Amino acid sequence: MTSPDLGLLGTVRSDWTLEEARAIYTAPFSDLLFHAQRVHRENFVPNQVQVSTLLSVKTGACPEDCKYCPQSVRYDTGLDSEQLLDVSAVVEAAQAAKANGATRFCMGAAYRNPKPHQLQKIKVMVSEVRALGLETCATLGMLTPGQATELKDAGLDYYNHNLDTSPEFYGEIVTTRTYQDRLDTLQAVRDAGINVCCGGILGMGETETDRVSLLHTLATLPQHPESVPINQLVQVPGTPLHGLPELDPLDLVRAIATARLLLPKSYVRLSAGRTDMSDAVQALCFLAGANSIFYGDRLLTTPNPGRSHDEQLFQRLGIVPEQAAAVAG
Ligand code: SAM
Ligand code: DTB
Ligand code: SF4
Repeated sequence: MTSPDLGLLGTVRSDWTLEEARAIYTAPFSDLLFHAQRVHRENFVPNQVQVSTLLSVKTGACPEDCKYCPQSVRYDTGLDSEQLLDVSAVVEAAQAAKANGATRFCMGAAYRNPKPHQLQKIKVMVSEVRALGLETCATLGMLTPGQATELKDAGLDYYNHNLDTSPEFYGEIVTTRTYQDRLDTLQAVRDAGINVCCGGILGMGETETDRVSLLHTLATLPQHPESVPINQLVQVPGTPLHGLPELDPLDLVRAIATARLLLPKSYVRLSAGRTDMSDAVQALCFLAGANSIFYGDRLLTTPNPGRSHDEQLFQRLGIVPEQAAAVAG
């Protein structure tokens, strides 16, 4: 498809070619946004955005070498490490998130992979957070199929595990694990019956082809992730990627619109990096089909716009937070 008929797009497919994905990404900007918004409206309630809140339940001292990450033990970012939090502290944060309108609570841990005793405690966190009536999400690094099943049994609704970039560029960003390791965990999560949250980061020095290839990889997984976080790199001093040229905001919007067209029924989350985006760019991202954000003052270790700013932004744009779906007991 060299000159795509964007008007034909809108069905859920897993057989996209790389050339089709590229043709969508590079289409004239207004055509791309028009059709992304059309497909968005065919699949979702317009002007409604899902709201999740993040909590770092174990911070820093991670053995992995992800070049973007302030939590890697290999880079001096001045971050204070913290052991796995007490269950009561996590439940308190989840209660506050719920009171502020979040419907999903995501617990993040700076692990390569969780050890059995750590998983035991995290399972208690998951079941107690779920008992509050919140959807639960965790991101803990690599999982075995058995660990994924344990988390499912504890009540985990979503597992976040990002592919981060294209298979071709991955080795430039992470050397302590492979792309296939990531795919294996995603399969374990899927097989356990947990919803998959999987996306990537833009602004790491990747080419346009890498961006298209990441989106193509996500859209050709055997089953589309239910949730696709698109992060803009948060540049943290001390990490190897600090000081890179800033991402062109229009490329971010293109990536979101392409995700909306390639993965029509998936939630697309405008994820990290919003403190560096103008309100106008965020508005374009919502127009392009983004329909989820992280709400609250902090992501895991870096700042997020904060509640009052986002409330004002939603009001100015006529966006309402999506109401909680019933979480079965
Ligand atoms: N350690 C686990 C892992 O890597 O899967 C879970 C936590 S890790 C912090 C979760 C995700 O955060 C990463 O996959 C990456 O996509 C995102 N992330 C980390 N640092 C980031 C940064 N500086 N900017 C944007 N996204 C970032
Ligand atoms: C995702 O895709 N983005 C979130 C969440 N999943 C875990 C994490 C963003 C982290 C940004 C850097 C930080 O705050 O440490
Ligand atoms: Fe560790 Fe995850 Fe950060 Fe990589 S992204 S260094 S695995 S916390």
